[in-house]
Amino acid sequence: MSLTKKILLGMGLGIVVGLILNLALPGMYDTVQSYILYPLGKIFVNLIKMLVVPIVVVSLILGTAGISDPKKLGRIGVKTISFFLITTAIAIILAIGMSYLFHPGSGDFQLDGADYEATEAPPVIDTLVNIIPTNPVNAMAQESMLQIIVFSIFIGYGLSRLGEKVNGIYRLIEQANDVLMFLVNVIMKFAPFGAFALIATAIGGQGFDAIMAMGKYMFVVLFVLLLQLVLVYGSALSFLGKMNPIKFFKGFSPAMIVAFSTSSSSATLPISMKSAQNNLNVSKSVSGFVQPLGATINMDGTAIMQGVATVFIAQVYGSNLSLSQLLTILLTATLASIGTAGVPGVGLIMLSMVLTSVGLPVEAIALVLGVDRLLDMCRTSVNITGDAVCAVIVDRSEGKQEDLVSEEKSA
Ligand code: DAS
Repeated sequence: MSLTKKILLGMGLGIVVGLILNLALPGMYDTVQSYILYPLGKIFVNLIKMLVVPIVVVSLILGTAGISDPKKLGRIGVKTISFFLITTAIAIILAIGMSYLFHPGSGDFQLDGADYEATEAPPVIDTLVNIIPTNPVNAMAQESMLQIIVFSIFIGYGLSRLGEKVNGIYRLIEQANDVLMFLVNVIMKFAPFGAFALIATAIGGQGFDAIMAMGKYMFVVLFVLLLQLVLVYGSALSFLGKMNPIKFFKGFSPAMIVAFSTSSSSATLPISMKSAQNNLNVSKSVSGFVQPLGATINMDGTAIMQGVATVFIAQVYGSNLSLSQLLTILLTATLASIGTAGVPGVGLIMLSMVLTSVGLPVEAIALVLGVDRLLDMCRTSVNITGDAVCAVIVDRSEGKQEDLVSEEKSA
């Protein structure tokens, strides 16, 4: 049975057990929760939290090192990075905006705000100034995510500028990343048990209201993913890519289906590139630069989930996010999508980083965990689509597309 099916099974069992405890055996809830559900759920959350800081450090160092070498970057690279950052920022703004419009977390399902004390967010200026860490080790120990991100970006920049001289460190960090990605896969094997325990806890304690809140959360994420595909990518293709969006989606649908079924941008990369080159006439050189880079650092779908989930969780806890906290979400979700590797479930781990950056409890991912696998399938399709749209636009802007096609055909 695939991991997706196992997580869905865990989620289903969690709902059934939660409803039984809530409706038929309320007297047993505390005992079952304390001795079975709490340990299972806490172990899963701790496993996720254990990897957050190392994954953020390693993936952002590698991500930054990969794009900050001006020589390697060149004109195509500047266009690509600009497109990635602009579409990711639009995605998060849409996510936050729709979350305030639909208020998924403001229903009957509310948690006691006393469960956590939101750190009183300092004014915006302080937030920006204080993201430079005075002590990177302390920043990691304190889980000061913005400071950890900034430190990682500096290290990545140094690695890229020193090149061969520090190749050993670069290789070491690459190998550390391989180990961490392996561990993500190992931890995701525990996800069915985590989903079961965390969902059963939420529903056992709150009943149908919890299911309703998760349903509203899912609706908002799926709605914003659709907006990103139709509005943002559709208009970018029409006006910048000079391509009919319907032609694009028809040509790129094989890759989107593979992304949906694998929940992995990396695994889908060969199909993504083949679809872009064969069906959308993107030149091999542009496709070979933009799509692998995008599969690593451009994840609009993931950024959308992180934007909606953070606002949803704040609403469930009755916490009004201040402007500087919203800006922090925009910054950390953008950087989280850069740091998110293209493997299943890692967007959820990076969500912990966004939650921590605005003082929300990481345990709250319990509220979105059960439906995350389904959303992962959808957002991964959006992730790779954003990369392909960028490849089409950059290719057209280079104006070589026709020549390259004629060259390739004549070759
Ligand atoms: N599944 C990841 C991907 O491959 C994204 C995520 O986990 O959010 O794009």
